[in-house]
Amino acid sequence: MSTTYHRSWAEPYKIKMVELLKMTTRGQRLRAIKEAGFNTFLLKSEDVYIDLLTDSGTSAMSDRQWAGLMMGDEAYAGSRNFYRLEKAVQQYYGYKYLIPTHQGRGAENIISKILIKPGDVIPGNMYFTTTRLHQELAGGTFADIIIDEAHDPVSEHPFKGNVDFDKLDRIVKQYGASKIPYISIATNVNMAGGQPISMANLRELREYTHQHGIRVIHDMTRVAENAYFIQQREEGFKKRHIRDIVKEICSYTDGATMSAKKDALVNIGGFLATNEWDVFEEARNMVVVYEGLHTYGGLAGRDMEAMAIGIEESLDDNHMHARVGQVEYLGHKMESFDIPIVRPVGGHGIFVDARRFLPHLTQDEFPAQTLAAEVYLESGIRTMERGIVSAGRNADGENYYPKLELVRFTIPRRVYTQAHMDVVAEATQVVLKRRNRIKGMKMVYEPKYLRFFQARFERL
Ligand code: PM9
Repeated sequence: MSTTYHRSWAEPYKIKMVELLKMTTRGQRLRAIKEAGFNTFLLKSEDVYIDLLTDSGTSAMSDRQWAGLMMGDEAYAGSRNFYRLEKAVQQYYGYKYLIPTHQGRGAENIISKILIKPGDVIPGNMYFTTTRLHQELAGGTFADIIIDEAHDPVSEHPFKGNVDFDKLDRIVKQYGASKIPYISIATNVNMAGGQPISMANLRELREYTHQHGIRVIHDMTRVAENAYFIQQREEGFKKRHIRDIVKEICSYTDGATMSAKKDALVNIGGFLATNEWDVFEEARNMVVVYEGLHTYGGLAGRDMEAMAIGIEESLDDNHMHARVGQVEYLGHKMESFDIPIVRPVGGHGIFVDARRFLPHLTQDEFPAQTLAAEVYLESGIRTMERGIVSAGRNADGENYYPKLELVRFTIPRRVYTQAHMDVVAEATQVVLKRRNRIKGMKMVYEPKYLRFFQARFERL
């Protein structure tokens, strides 16, 4: 009889410096969440114990990155760090031309302004808040072409980020390729729960878009996490390294926007990359209007150095195993407590299904917003609504009613320990036990753009 041994993974780093956390009482938290209009974005960070609001700009940089900050060349033009970043983008992602931006939405603004004309349609594998807004501000309309399974929190489809070619083809036939400046493809689809697109789907998309003469613009904010899932789940990739898989993904696209605050392990930064000289020329000119000169795009030289190092670190197989491993650990713990979560567990966080958690609330009573506020009140843990509030309104002012009504427990990279994950799951379980007594909310202040950031609520 053979014996099989279970081998645990561990973080491929050790801790050199710590940041102390503040513990609060329930009374303090009640005051804080009321003052914040029951919106976790409006809480002061010092009133938060474990901060799972986002993985954006909240990761821990390595000692190599911190050392890189000291190598900042803060010249206005032609900083050494720009050329180092440009080389990293070319080497690891394979794109030819680079425009740095202060963060992802800076790049979205520029590419939308350059490529979209009023009346255009931009098909994409599920909307993202800032991405769709920039498309709309440029006069375009977003069209969802993700497979139906992505909208179903219990579907076990391994690649919920895949494009549904029937949906895409209908749009191409209806509007014609000339009305479609590009297809917007996210690697690891945030709003679906951090779900990947498969390499097979990307290859098919490349073939289809070549036939129809349509560009693919890649939102590569979490491309390394997507590559990890391809490595783990897709036939033929087990022995391929994350860095090779990432490069192949990028090779099927014509350009990219990147929020480097996620995968690339920096606290600020992003870029636009393209393989097209004409697009680059226009972007290089436009960036000076909105961000800064084309060799810094709103960043300090030191930020670009940290990003170049972070890109390299993000593509390490052991790093990615530990990163997604920690998310999976929290997911399994929550499932063992019967907390309803989006399946399969995604790359950057656990998405709790607020519809099943609070089945007595209608979507107009903001179940996910309510649950995020309750989790904070219970424990000081900060999460984020990803449901009807995030979805916003269409051009006619009507609310979008997304099928997914989720609370995102987002895990910053290299920041928290498994013990923190235990505390998070246990606190959520306590909220689950008293869920029948939880009432919904009404919105009492709604800003015009990206309302989820600044909206205010009151309890019903
Ligand atoms: N994502 C997030 O927390 C931060 C802002 S929204 C709360 O998930 C994708 C897929 C993102 C993203 C930001 C951006 C915009 C583009 N695409 O925040 O401008 O997840 O750097 O990037 C956030 P910036």
